[in-house]
Amino acid sequence: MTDNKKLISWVNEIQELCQPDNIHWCDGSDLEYNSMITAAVEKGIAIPLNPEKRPGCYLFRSHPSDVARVEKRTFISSKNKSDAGPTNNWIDPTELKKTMSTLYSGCMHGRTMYVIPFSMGPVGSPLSKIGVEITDSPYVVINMRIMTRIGTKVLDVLGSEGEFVPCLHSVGYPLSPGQFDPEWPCAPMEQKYISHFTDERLIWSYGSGYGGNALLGKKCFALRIASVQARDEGWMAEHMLILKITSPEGVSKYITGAFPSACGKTNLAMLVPTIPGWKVETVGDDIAWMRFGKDGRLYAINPEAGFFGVAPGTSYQSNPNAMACVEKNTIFTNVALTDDDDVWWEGIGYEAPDHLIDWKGNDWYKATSTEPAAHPNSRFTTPASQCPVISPDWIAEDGVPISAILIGGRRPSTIPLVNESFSWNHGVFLGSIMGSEITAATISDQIGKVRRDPFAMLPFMGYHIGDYFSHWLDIGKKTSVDKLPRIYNVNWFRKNPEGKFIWPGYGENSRILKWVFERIDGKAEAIKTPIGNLPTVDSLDLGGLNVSKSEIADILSVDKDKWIKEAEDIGNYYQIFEDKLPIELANELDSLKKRLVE
Ligand code: GTP
Ligand code: SPV
Ligand code: MN
Repeated sequence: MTDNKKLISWVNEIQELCQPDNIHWCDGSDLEYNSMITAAVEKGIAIPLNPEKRPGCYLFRSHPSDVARVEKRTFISSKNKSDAGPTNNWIDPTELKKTMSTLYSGCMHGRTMYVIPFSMGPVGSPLSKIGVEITDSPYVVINMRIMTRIGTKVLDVLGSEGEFVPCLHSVGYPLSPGQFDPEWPCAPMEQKYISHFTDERLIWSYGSGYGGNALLGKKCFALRIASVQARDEGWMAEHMLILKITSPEGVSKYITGAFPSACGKTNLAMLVPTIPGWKVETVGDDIAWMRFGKDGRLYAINPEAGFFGVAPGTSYQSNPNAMACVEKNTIFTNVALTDDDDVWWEGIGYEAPDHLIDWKGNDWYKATSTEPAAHPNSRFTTPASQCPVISPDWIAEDGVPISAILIGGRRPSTIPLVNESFSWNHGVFLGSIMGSEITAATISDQIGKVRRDPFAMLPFMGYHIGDYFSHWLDIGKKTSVDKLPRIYNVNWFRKNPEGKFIWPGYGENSRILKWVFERIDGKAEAIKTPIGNLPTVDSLDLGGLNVSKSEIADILSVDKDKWIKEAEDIGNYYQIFEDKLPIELANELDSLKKRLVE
């Protein structure tokens, strides 16, 4: 299989520790995938969907306690506590390894241990990185095959001396002989650990089988570990979509967007513009790795190969391209099942049938059921190559040159529809103060509350938040101003007094993309306000839009009193940075305060 000594000895070590019944090295073939699916169906953990309606599609249901990332049980275990910073949970690595080794000891009894070599980014591409995930979850293998590039071809590139990030995962449910194996084995909350030994670039995950807790190439590697590598090596690993936008004149630009979990990245990445003549294509929907090219511009690659997208709210109206992706070869998790073996979820765009099986596997009746039929964080796992608007550049070896970075979250008030930063540092300031309502993408009793989520990286930063901002500021010094992407704060989620979204969002967001595009070319107008450059109502293309001018004016207004309060709140928030608050950010806050009272 491989002659990589480091890999062989690590696999041996884990085999001894976890004591699986069997070992399976994943080759990544269709045969392997199909036989794993067949086995999952036979065991009753995968439900085949209607082959006429959804060929190659399967439904999995998780344990009701294991439905999203668990931030409270996610750890950055650097040698020095100060390296993890105030926003991360920290445990001393020696202590954490001791605790987790006890849990891992014999944890794969009665199970097969899968070894999954995977590449983040196209196999063999200069910007790609290799990981190897060891897991006892067939669900993880099946999903990793869609989300990353896996198998023998990765081992070939790794060679005998190649470097990889070891990613150990167990569902944390050993089986004694004859013991019943539940549909979705997992460990209780207090035994779950999603751990990152950042100094040695090592991931240990225990006790959860869901999404980012278990598909370790994604948040654990491509964001938390990669953010540390990026800091050390002068690049960026960000929680961003990447899109290509083409004007009616045929001019293309690439834009990234940092939005917190379940705040619209997948939707923006594949939107269908409502303005005539404009085209949007997808490069990535969740993670961007960005580096400087020889020309001094920032280039982004999408390290993933699939989309792990939020199902609820996805419809042929809101996101037809995602709906087309999930017509075949897709894994659904925690959505509802119809009587004819199709899927259904809240916001799919048509009424629920009278009867469904809900995400917990129970009968659900439209007439009487009060709970959602699909879990709010139910997801689809689907190959990016199936996206009808996937850009041919999505696998470009050197990435795509970025002209603008959008940032934003769910803010019911205060933050306008779009706001252009005055400079790179001002844009980094806007990123540092980003806030958003907490969504169902994490297990929390605070869902719906606004929290600061700088650059949408709060749960994904592998090191100290202050150093993270110094890194952003340093990036801005590495090239000339005209080559840096411009930074725009957007907010699709302003609400009216009745609690309804004012802005229709989805495809209508193309109007904002157009304004950004034209600003970069120096063609669209803006007014300077204390918080940034905002569009004049006339500079936005609002033709055919069903929103009143007064509502538009409202979401483009800057309420100074609210902003004075916001600035105070930012000042309080900045205290958590302690002595690591970059002076540039403190200065930006001072300047904002001054502009607000001018
Ligand atoms: P993660 O995969 O968790 O990182 O989420 P994401 O940022 O990719 O979010 P996604 O695009 O999946 O959207 C999450 C939810 O927000 C879905 O229910 C969408 O329907 C909804 N949503 C997305 N874009 C918009 C928008 O422009 N306006 C409104 N009102 N809702 C949106
Ligand atoms: C997110 O929460 O930002 C996701 C889903 O993209 S997960 O892979 O579970 O992290
Ligand atoms: Mn995400």
